[in-house]
Amino acid sequence: EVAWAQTADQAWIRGRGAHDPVDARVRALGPDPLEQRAADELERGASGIALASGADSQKKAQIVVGTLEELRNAYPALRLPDHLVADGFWLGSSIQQGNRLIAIAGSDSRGALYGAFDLLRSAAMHRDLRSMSLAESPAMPIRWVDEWDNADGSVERGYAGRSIFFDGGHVRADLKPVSEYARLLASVGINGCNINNVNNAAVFLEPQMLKEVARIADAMRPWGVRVGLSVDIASPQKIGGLKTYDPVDPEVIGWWKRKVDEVYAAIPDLAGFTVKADSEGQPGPASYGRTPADAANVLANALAPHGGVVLYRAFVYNHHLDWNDAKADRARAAYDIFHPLDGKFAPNVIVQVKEGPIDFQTQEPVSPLFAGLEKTNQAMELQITQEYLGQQRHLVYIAPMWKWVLDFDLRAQNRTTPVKEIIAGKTFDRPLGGMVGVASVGQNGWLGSPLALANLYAFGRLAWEPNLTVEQIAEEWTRQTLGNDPEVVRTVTAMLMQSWPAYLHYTGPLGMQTLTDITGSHYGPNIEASENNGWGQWHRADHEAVGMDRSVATGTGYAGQYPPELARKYEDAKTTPDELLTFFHHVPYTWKLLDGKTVIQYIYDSHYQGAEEAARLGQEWKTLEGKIDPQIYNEMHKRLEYQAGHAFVWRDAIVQYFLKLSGIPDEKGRAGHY
Ligand code: GCW
Repeated sequence: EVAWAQTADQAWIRGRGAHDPVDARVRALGPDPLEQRAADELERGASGIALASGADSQKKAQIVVGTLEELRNAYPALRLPDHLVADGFWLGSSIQQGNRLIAIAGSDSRGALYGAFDLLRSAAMHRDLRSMSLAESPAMPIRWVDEWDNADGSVERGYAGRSIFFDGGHVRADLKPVSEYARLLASVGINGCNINNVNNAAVFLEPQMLKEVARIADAMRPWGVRVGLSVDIASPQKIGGLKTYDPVDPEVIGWWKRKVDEVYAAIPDLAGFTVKADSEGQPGPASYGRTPADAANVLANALAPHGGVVLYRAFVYNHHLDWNDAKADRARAAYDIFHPLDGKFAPNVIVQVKEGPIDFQTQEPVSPLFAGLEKTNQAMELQITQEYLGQQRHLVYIAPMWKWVLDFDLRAQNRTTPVKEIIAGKTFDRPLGGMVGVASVGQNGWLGSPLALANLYAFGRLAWEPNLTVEQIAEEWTRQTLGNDPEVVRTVTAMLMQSWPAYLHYTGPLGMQTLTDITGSHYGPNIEASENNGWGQWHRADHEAVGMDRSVATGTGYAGQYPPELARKYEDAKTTPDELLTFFHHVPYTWKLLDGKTVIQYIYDSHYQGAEEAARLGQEWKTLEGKIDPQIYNEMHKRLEYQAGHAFVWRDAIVQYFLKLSGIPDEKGRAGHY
């Protein structure tokens, strides 16, 4: 397949300089490379910014960018804020000595760069910037993407071709795509990139590899993106030649200390380490009867003097569960393991919690662990790459699902505690926290599909400001990527907003997770693949009923991991919201949902509806022919046609399966006519 885009200009940073020329000059106040980058970016959009700020062709306009400090010195007459939060910025437009002055002040040079991108975004959206004076700061300090790239150049769960970072066991010679990627990340305020797979990580701490990784850090640094590394907890043994990797062993502690010093000698501003341990075959502290806190703290103590952090993943579970055991439950694992450790983690550890208790399914309840860690820093992990969501061959704008999680009120301590405030550190007064998006980008247009980039964009915007609406983000992305034609903006925004509900309708409804091929590709329908194995993504569909009993009274007890108000709600099938019903309860097909339908009729209806919705996406897209970039048009046209067909496959597989299993006919007579 031919790559459709290789530079950031082909993503949402495009279409600059198309306005009629106003004489606008750009000036960076300091020599810092980030400010220089900011000036370069501004240069390309200077005319548009000046126009939107009310400059006219008679007079000169000036755009200046620098730190708050530099601005204050150079323009004492400007009314600047006293203080800016780290990574934050201030934008102002005013008349100075008869000429238009547009000023960008960053808390530091990274903030200045973010301010420049924000201004460009506003201009690209034709906002009126005449009396602009606004300060912005990010909601949370950790705003990272994770890449699951292997040294050989393959990318785990990547659907956009080979790695932009690695090939054949080495860092690639050509790192242009890496700096273009960093530029994209900077444009939405992402400040960290963990570049290698959490599986197969040991080789990355080899001396030669560290030298090579330093080149990646060099490529991303001018964009304010710090590199992070996934590490293997067994490294002291695997590459260090020690007999053990027991985290409390003094030799092991010494090894990590020396290794971390070596890492920082090569990459002085490394952001930190990400760890997957005791999970899906990865070694971990459990081998020695130690806890995740023991393991995390050894790394954290070694990293602390260098300013690095540990992102320790809570994705720890046993994938050899006994399917015949009605009490066994993978969903319980993260809380069971991490909740007892609350307060035991070093200050520079952040526990990284997947948004739901299973694994990036189409819909899951929000992880109860967010409410179960009050004395621990937390980050929410989500997937930008669409592992279970159609692998970029289906259009699924995931932001509405993320937003549902971010806004979700867990009622910890019986008070209002939305997830977005917990991970921002506000709820429990934690110094660190944030969002981590698994992107797994590749050489084919970053995510392999033009519209999938809306997800990367939305991730950055939400990590910066989780109170933005996802419609607004969709509209921003569309305007910047495809232009300001109102019909284009309306159509594409609507398509994006319809896409996740549509996917949900034709795949796994009512909390059944995805119903995909979970033991293999994670793609396409395979209802039985969830059952009869140790992976624990069970739906327990039989002839009479479907769903897993996770109540405290008769089930696995998972519902009891939530704070009291929610625990009560989920305990009872009658008060469990429809969209999560079968996640919490084993209910007969004839069970009446809160929306009035029976479970089985809902399965039929939602799948017919979902397939129609998928077809409609393709039809809506066709109305844009000739109105948008033809390359993007064609790339999406073929994908949407395919998606419409594949939605029929999904629909029929699931409808027929449940028809056979339950023996209950579709009251609308659609199913079964083959
Ligand atoms: O979703 C699952 C994926 C694995 C992944 C794992 C994880 C990196 O299927 O490919 O491994 O989650 O998050 O660790």
